[in-house]
Amino acid sequence: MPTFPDQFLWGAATAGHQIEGNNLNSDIWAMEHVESAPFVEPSGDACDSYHHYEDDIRLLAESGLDTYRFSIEWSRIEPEPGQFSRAELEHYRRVILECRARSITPVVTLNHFTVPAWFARDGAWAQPEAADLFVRYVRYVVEEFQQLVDWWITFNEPNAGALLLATGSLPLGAAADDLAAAQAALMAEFAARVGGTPGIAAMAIPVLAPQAVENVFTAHRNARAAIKSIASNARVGWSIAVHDFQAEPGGEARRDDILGQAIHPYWAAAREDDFLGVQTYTREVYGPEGRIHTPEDDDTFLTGWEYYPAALGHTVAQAFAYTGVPVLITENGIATADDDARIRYTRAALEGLAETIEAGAEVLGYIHWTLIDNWEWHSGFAMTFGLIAFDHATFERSPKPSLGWLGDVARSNGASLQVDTQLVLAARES
Ligand code: GCO
Repeated sequence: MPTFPDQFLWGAATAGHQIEGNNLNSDIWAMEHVESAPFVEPSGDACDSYHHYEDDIRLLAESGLDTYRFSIEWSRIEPEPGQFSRAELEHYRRVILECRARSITPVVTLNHFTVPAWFARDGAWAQPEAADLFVRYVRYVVEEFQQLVDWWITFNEPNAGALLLATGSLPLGAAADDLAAAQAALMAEFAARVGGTPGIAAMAIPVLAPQAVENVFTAHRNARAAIKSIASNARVGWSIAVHDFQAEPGGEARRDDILGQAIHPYWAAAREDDFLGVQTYTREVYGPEGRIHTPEDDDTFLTGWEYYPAALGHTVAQAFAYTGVPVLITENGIATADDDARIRYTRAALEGLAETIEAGAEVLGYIHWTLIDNWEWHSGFAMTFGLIAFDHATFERSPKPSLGWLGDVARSNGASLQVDTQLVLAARES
C-alpha cells in the first residue's frame, strides 16, 4: 500500500510564459519573432490564463489537488529597468488570493526561463549586474507577497543549458562545432529586434558563457538570502532538471561526466536550501559508444522521450542521497494525446516514488507537469502535457479524466492508487 507523509503537497504546475499569453516584454517573445526563430510557432495568446486564471485554479481545486505551482513574469513586473508595474503586481496578487480562497497552497517560481527583453539586451545572465538586478525584482515581489506565499522557487531549471550541452542535445539542432556560429547569427537577429548590445535570450545563455552560469548561482544564493531576510518562514529552493541517467557496462564514465557537469553542482548548491526541486520525465542510458536509444513503442512520449515512469523514484532517491535536503517534486508528467497513458504513467511514477519514500527519502510533495496544455517552448502547442485541455478559439477549459484521477489520489493521500485505473475510469463514465 503506497504511503505518503502527512502534509504531503499534491499539485500541478504551470509557467507564466507558457500559459498567460502576450508576454510582450519578455526575451522569449522577442526571440519568437526573429526571422530564424527556433520555435515552431509563437506563444501568442497561449491559453490566455492571464485572463482565465480563475478557471484554472477552480478546476485544480475542484479536482482535489491542494497545491498550485505557477510563475511570476519578471518582464510584466519590471517592463523597463527600474520601472515596476503596480498593476501587474496586483494581477499576481489576485492569482495568489484566488489560490488561498480555495485553500490551494501557492508555490511561486520567480524565474521560469524568461527574462525582460531589456535584461537580455544588456547581456542577460552574463552581465556583471545580473544577480543584483534579479534580486531587486525578487525583493519587490516578496515584500508584497511575504504573508501570502510560503514556498518560493528562485529558478526553474538553471541547469537546462548545461544538460543540453552535456548530453549533446544541443539547441537549434546544431552540432557542437557550429553551435557558436548558429547562435551568433541568431543573436544578431535578436539584437536587431531588442536593440543595444547583442545579448541573447536567457534560456540559451548558460550554454554560451561560463560567467552567466556563475552569475545564476550567485543570483540564487542572494535571492534566497533576500527572501529569508524579508520572510523568515519562507521556504526557498530551486528546481533542477534531471533524467534518470543509467549506464550499461562501459558507459559509466560518460554518465558520471554528465552528472558532474549538469546535475551535481546544482544539487550541491541546494544543500543550503529548504528544499530541492526535482523535475524528471524519463531516463537516458549510456554505453561505451555513448547514448543508447531505446526502441520507439506505443508508449513513447510525443516529445520522443522514452516512457519510463520509474525515473521519478530513482532520481528522487539520488537527489536526496546526494544533498540530504527534502525533495519537492516540482515537475513530472508526460506529453501524450492518450489520457489513459497519462494516468498509467503517473500511477507508475507515484508507485516508484512511494517505494523511494519507504526507503527513507524525505519528500514534501508531488507537483505534476502540467495543469493545462500549453506552449511547449520550441515545440509549440502540439506537446500536450496537460491535465486540462483548452479550446484555442474560446479558451474554454475541458478537464481530462487524468485531472480527476490525480485529484482522487490527492484527496486520499495516495491510498486510491490501490484501486485499478480501469475501475476508476469506468466509475467516472457511469
Ligand atoms: C522544462 C520546463 C517546462 C517544460 C516541461 C516539459 O522542463 O523545460 O520547466 O517549462 O514545459 O519540462 O518539457
